[in-house]
Amino acid sequence: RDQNGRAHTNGNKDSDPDSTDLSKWRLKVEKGRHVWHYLKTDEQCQQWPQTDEDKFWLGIDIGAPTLPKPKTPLDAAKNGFEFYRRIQSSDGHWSAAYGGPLFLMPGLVIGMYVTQTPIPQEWRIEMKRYLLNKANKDGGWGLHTAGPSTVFGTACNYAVCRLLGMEADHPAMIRARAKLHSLGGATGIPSWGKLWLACLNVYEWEGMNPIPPELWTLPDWLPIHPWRWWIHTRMVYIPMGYLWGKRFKAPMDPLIESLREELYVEPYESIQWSKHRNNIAEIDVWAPHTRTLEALMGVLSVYESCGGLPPLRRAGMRRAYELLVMEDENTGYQDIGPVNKMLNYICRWIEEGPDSEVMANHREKLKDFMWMSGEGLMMTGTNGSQLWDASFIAQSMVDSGLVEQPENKKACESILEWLDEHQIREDPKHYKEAYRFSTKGAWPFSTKEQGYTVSDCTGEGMKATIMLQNEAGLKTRISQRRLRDSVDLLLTMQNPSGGFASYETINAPSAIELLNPGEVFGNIMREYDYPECTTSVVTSLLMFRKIDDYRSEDIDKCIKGAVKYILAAQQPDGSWFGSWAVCHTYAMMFALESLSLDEQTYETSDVVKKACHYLLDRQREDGGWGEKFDSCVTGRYIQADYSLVVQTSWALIALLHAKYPEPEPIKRAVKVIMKRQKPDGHWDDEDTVGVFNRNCAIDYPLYPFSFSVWALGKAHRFLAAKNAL
Ligand code: LAN
Repeated sequence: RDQNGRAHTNGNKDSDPDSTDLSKWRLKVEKGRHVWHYLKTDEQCQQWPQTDEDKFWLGIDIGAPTLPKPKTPLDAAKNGFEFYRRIQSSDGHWSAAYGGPLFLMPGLVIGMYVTQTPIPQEWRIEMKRYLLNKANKDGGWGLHTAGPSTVFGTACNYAVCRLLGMEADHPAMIRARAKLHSLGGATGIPSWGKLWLACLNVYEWEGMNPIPPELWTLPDWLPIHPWRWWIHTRMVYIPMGYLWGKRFKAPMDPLIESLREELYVEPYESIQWSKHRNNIAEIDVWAPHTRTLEALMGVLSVYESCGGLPPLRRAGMRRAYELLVMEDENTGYQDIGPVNKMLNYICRWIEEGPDSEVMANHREKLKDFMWMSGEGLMMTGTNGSQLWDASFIAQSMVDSGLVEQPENKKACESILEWLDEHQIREDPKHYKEAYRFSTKGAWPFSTKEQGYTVSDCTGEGMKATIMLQNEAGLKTRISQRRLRDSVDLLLTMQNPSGGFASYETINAPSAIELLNPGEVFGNIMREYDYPECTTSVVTSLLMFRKIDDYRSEDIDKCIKGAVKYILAAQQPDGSWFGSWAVCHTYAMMFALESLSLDEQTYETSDVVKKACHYLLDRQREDGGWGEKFDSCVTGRYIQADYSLVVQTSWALIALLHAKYPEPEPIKRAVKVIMKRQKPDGHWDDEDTVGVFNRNCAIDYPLYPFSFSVWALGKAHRFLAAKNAL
């Protein structure tokens, strides 16, 4: 697995062993919530035996039997489900590792350290092992596991290893330090890294651009008011503003003192901090500061150096704190994602103290972000991808007809139970006052408790429901009334362009991107229209329209608008650009599905024809497709070194949506997917195919399952109809 030449040697000098006993880990799933437990005694292990699901994710062979060699695509899909049924979670969905980003664990470990939260020994051991496994050959870490070493990744994860107990003269630490120093040391760390290091007291707040919480006291109608920003960005800058106002830092201790020496190429005391506010190492930058941003920061820095306006600062901090309290309460202390989770964690600790009930809740929900794997313990991109994966699996089961097989019925019924349990049925507890979008009728990306509407998750959840209940005829669990709630919600999410964004409508002007202070991420300041989200929404509305005539005129109008947007978003070369997975291949699957709703297919539409040829031109010699992660960063299709099962499935589904008439390319693609299937029915997770904010890779280890089964099922139908099986 180690094509990147990653270091696997540990040779730790501290007192911890190099790894825990993998046979003692158990995943407990309750109401979609994932918690990994480490059992201490053999007796406990006997009472709570390891399941196939546990073993699979720990990288232990589950000993699934060899299945009869598939003769047709449908046989292969059947074999696929035969395997994956074994690792379905007890509550009906599929749990999965949602790793990839390497800038999350620093928040966790620094957050726990500065709040003196004890870190369980098994976490400590396995987090170290994970980081050693994910270090690049040069000793550093990237922004994500597929990226080159950066200052952000290296400085933060170096500090993490040290906080977890690794000695400075450990060989991996020596290598990492050398890499960091060769990149200029931690003064050039991007702003989010500056903030984490400042909290840890190994970077000075003076070396940061201001994050005035006063922004929250501006009038709501202002086009730059933070309520209009992309939800993830504003949720991160709320606690950041509070911590900035406090200039919070951990008390000095010998380890911090030592880190101050290790992280920099010059003596800590001699660093002129204010010069480093805009100093970001070149390798880290994706979105350079604009002149507008730096000018604004210059003005704000003068405001800060004059002492600001204390009453306004106090009001801003009060407001920021109120908002983050509401976020905690709206999400059961999960928060929207792991970054604001840990920032809120520190803020709440400052205000409420370690013994408060609030902190007990916060500590409990740390566990939801920890995922144990064969390579160690990681912090995940969200508290899971539960709904997202379950809805694709459900649809692949129905579309391929596998749902009809008696041995699969129970598994499909429990997916439906899960969908029932996790549809959100109310608006958030703190709603308008917390600037939240409506949630009634939504499905979230992960769990109901996390509780955020996502446009396409609602769409996919609804499609999965209708397919299971109405098409496959499973017992109805989700009433028509509840589906109408989803429709009502989705219809409010369309933008004037006709497209759909991710969590909300677009609420800020595009110029706001000029103020992106995040450096390492692109397109984070506001919502954007996405072909992927748009398609999920309109396909779900259309499916709904077939079973109910509720608001059918509104739905028709919405679909028309969406198709208009999809056509406008096509690039001159015939492709669509994908934002949430790699890359053109992914977006084209969605865009061509949208157009097929409008009866625009290969035979009837030049636009679709052009798109099909774009894909066919990129089909590889072996019949598959493989697009590199770098396509997302550069915006151009870049061929990977080999074809990937997941992207081959996407391209295949895209061509089938477009009703591409020739069986030949379809057959060649099917062959790739079948050839890569293991004798027990599963497919390896070959590479990271998820992405966000243009620059960060994220894993979807169940995609090789859901999309392969889906593509094979669809291709089977097509080839059978053409007599070309
Ligand atoms: C996700 C994952 C899922 C993704 C899709 C549903 C696939 C997409 O179609 C809509 C956007 C969404 C929900 C999405 C948004 C950004 C997320 C939450 C992530 C990529 C997973 C991790 C990422 C989050 C922002 C990570 C934390 C980083 C920050 C920049 C705050």
